[in-house]
Order: sequence, then structure tokens, then C-alpha cells
Amino acid sequence: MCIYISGRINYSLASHNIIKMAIRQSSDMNKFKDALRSAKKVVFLSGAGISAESGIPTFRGAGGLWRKYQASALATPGAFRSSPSLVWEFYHYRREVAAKAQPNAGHIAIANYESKYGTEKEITVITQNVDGLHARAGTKNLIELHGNLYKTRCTKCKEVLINLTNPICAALENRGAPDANVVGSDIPVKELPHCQKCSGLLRPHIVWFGESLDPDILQKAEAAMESCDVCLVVGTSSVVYPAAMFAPQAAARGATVAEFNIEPTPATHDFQFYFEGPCGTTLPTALDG
Ligand code: BJW
Ligand code: ZN
Repeated sequence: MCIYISGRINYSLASHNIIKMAIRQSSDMNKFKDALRSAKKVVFLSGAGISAESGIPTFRGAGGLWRKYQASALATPGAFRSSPSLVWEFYHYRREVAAKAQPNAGHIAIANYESKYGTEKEITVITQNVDGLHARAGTKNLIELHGNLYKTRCTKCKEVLINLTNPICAALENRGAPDANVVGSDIPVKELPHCQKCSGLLRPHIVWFGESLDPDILQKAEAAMESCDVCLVVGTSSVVYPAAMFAPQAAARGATVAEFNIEPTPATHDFQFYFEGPCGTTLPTALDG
């Protein structure tokens, strides 16, 4: 059965059959605030857009290129196998950019919301970002779905460690220039970061394309999504799975979902609320009680 009323479609699941029901989409901030006030469980699902106002380029927007490469060409196990030197230069650059960046009004509004309401509501921040800015803003209950720029994983013994050293190894000093004219990378593998325990080559602890998410982290994120009353989807293009299906699934079971973005995404019409604009402005307004 499929009913369309105002161009917006909501999917509700009944006995594994998807029934499409129409719900009018709204940008009424007061109505959204009413829903948020009565919510017991709140999830923020964030993407690169929340860090854009901190000066960190998004993946699919202008500035998403490093040299001539899309992130999707370098953030893969195959790219690391064929040139660990090039991939480490890319991540060294990203570590430096993120380290210089500061959390912005969007990150801070979320952290303040958690410290204000965290005792009366269950508040979870699920981020696809690897830049660490939510934690630096003070967010406590944080799920980093795609890893973290400041963690390494040994390719041999698999140990995961936090590593804030800059540069992470001497050979990466003054490397990683994003200039499109810089070609290739020639750092010998033995000079790249290595494990102090087993001497294996270290890699960034990041979920690359085609890799599975950590099952425990995925399970925690799914549990939060499955039980939330309100979900705020902030600055994500909603095209990368599995995160892309979290909020549409929550909307389909009747949770209130509000999207904060500078432009519509493929998921926008699944959601009850849509607030267009930079989230450094719209989020503080939405969360100020
Ligand atoms: C603002 C703003 C402002 C700007 N205010 N807003 C099902 C179907 C098809 C494919 C797949 C599928 N399941 C899995 C796949 C394959 C793949 C995938 O999804 N591919 C799609 C591209 C189609 N997924 C995977 O490989 C995942 N693994 C997996 O599922 O394993 C099992 C499996 C594998 C293969 C097949 C089937 C199953 C792993 C995904 C890991 C993603 N990793 C990356 C790279 C990390 C590397 C790194 O950072 O170095 O994570 S991809 C990249 O995209 C990064 C991001 O976290 C992620 C999401 O991007 P995000 O955050 O949404 O950023 P943008 O740039 O896309 O959007 C920014 C948004 O902000 C825009 O909307 C702007 O408008 C907005 N904005 N300024 C508010 N001021
Ligand atoms: Zn090791």
C-alpha cells in the first residue's frame, strides 16, 4: 500500500511489508523543540558538515580533493597496499588540519545539551567523523563509527592505540602537501609508523571503503538508533552505508527525525523536520531549550 499526501513519504514496517505513509514535512522549530523536550532518548547522527565550519573540508563538497584524489580513492585497503606512503601522507595532512581546527558552535551546542540534560535523558552522539572534534567539545557518550585520525592499528598484531604525536614519524615531517602538482610519494615502508610491540606496519584506525565496521560499535549505534525518540541528523550527505540507513529506519518506526543541513540530501524526504542552513547556527537555536 502506498499513500502520498504532500510529496513526503514515511515508511512504516508492518510484518515485513513496507507501507508508505505520507507525513507533512515541517521546518517549524517550535514544534521540533516540543518533541525534543518530551524525548527520553535522543540521538545525534553527525557527518562531515558539522566540522565544515571548523575549516575541515567535507568529503563530497568543494575541497574534498587531496592532490588529484577523492578520499574514496585513498581511503581503501587497496590504496594502502599499493602505496602505504601516499596514504600515510594523506592522513598526516588530515591529522594536522584537524589538530589545528577548533570545535565550532554546532559541536559545542551538542556537548552543552548533553551536560544540561544528560541526567534526565539518554543522549548519544553517533558520528561518522574521524576528526575528534565532538570529544574535544566535551561530548561524553560518543560513538565514532568510522574510527579516529589519532588512533593507529597494527596491521600484524591489530593493537589499537591513541597516537597524538605530530609528525607521527620523522619521515612524514613536512609531507602531505595537498597541492595538486605534488605527485606520488616515496617514503620507504621501513620509515613509516611501525608497531613498538611486533614491528608490524601501522595504519590509521579508520574504516575504509569496503571494510566492515567494528561489530561492537555498530551494535551500540544500532541499539541507540532503535530506541531513540528523537534523532537529529546533522551535516551528513546520507549516502554512505550503513550509517545512511540509520535515520530513515528510525523515522520508519515512528521516531521524530530532524535533519540539519545546508542542502537537501537523498534522505531528506524520509524525515519529519528539515532545517536548512549551517548547523553552527541552526543547532544552537534548536537546542537552547
Ligand atoms: C553542512 C554544512 C554545514 C556542509 N552545516 N551541513 C549498500 C549499498 C551500496 C553500497 C554499500 C552498501 N553497504 C555498504 C556499501 C559500500 C560502502 C558505501 O556506502 N558506499 C556508498 C558510497 C555507496 N560502505 C562501506 O564500504 C562501509 N562498509 C561496509 O558497509 O562494510 C560491509 C559492506 C562492504 C561492501 C559492500 C557491502 C557491505 C564502510 C564505510 C566507511 C566510510 N568511510 C569514509 C572514509 C573514512 C576515511 C577518512 O575519513 O579518511 O567515511 S567514506 C566518507 O563518507 C567518510 C565519512 O564518514 C562518510 C560519510 O560522509 P559524510 O560525513 O556524510 O560527508 P559528506 O561530505 O558526504 O557530506 C557532508 C554533508 O554536510 C553534505 O550533505 C553537506 O550539504 C553538509 N554540510 N556544510 C550543515 N555548515
Ligand atoms: Zn603490532
